[in-house]
Amino acid sequence: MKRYSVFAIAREALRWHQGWERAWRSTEPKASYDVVIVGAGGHGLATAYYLGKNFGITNVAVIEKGWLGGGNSGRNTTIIRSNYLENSSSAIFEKARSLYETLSQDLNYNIMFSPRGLLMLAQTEHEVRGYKRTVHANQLQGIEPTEWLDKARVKEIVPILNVDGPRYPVLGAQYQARGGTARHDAVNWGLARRCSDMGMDIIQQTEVTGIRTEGGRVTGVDTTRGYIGTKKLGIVVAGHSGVLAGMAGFRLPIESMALQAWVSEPIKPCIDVVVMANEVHGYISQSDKGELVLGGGTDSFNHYSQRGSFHHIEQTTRALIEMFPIISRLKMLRQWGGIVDMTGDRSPILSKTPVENIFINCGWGTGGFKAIPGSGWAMAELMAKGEGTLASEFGLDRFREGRFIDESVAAGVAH
Ligand code: FAD
Ligand code: PYC
Repeated sequence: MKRYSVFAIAREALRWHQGWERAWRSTEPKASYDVVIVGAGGHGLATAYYLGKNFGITNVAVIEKGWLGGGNSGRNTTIIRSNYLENSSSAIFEKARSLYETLSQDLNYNIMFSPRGLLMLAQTEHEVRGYKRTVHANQLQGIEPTEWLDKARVKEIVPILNVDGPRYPVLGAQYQARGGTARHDAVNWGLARRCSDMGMDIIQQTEVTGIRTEGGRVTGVDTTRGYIGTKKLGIVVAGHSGVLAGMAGFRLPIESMALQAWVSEPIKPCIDVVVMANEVHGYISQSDKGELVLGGGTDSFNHYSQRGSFHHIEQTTRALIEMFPIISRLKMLRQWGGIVDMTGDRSPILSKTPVENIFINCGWGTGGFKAIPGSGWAMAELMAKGEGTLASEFGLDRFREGRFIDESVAAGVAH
């Protein structure tokens, strides 16, 4: 691994920042690779990273139609937690959360992991039952603990929260003390730098426009920069998964819709945990710059525009103002959206496909940032060995067999 030290910062300051190396190489595509990954979001990059790190497979290209991290992996609200209900889900999300704990050291890149604590507020009896059930399940699963907090304890932890609002009273919360956030761009950039260090090619501004097969097996992809051959193909394109699957001749049980977020002007520290209020499809945390990061629910119709509807901003902000009156005095600075890939059971797909040696990783919907290292770990194993321990329950077969992994409570904003 290349060494990048704090002394480099001092050295570059002394020479007027003339010597910084590119974090990842910019390169022309080769004629062929052992593995091509489509999509340089967090999941595509993590897949490439763990293919190299865990299996020594480095003749890999990651092909990205825009800029790396320009999809959902650079557009999310960075919440990390592993408080899922089913064993297969909590296993992969906890694997991811635990990898996040040491990802800065592993990548030698500060991803600003901040395990500041995560609350999911219960605002209806239905949510109380759902979250208590998840707390019990998490205890049996032996993951990083989650616990049930009563209303008074919630108020102690989040003093700016109005727990007695007329429309949205708080009844309690599910709490994971080592849930939190990380800096999304840094996760993408750190993974990209390590992939590049391992000799992998990250090819940006290059769209995959077709997938070629011969005898039911993948041979390569057509791109806006020509044909690239490959022995194995990983499709990791979130909201565009259906488009890529169509190129390979199969269909997916995925819907694409916009999810949006917005941030306020920076203010002094006022909330030192992450709070999700899934009943109102809202959530809030404070960035290191002091901005309040707010998010809403998914649009209720399918589309591919990275914006989100205005009425969602209005509804969510109205509810959050009742719960966090401090927000009413703030100016909002910017708003954006991303195209999320939603399955009916709100669980991801990590799977072989009807085409030999094409693998797909999608369906993380509104909740895949927290999964990036675990998903990459699992997908790399699946692609390298043709089967995977963490991935085994998340195959496409489950939709045919009716073996759903219902995570509608844990998915939170996407319930
Ligand atoms: P992406 O990051 O979207 O990457 C896919 C890439 O594929 C894109 O860069 C795209 O340009 C590329 N691509 C598409 N088609 C092609 C093609 N034909 N050729 C080449 N490249 C192509 N998750 C959490 O866990 N916590 C959160 O707090 C959270 N908040 C969110 C808030 C918002 C507003 C949004 C939109 C999402 C949020 N998520 C959250 C979800 C999370 O961001 C995603 O699940 C995750 O980032 C998906 O990563 P990915 O790598 O699969 O997809
Ligand atoms: O999955 O934790 C999550 C999440 C929070 C906001 C959007 N997604």
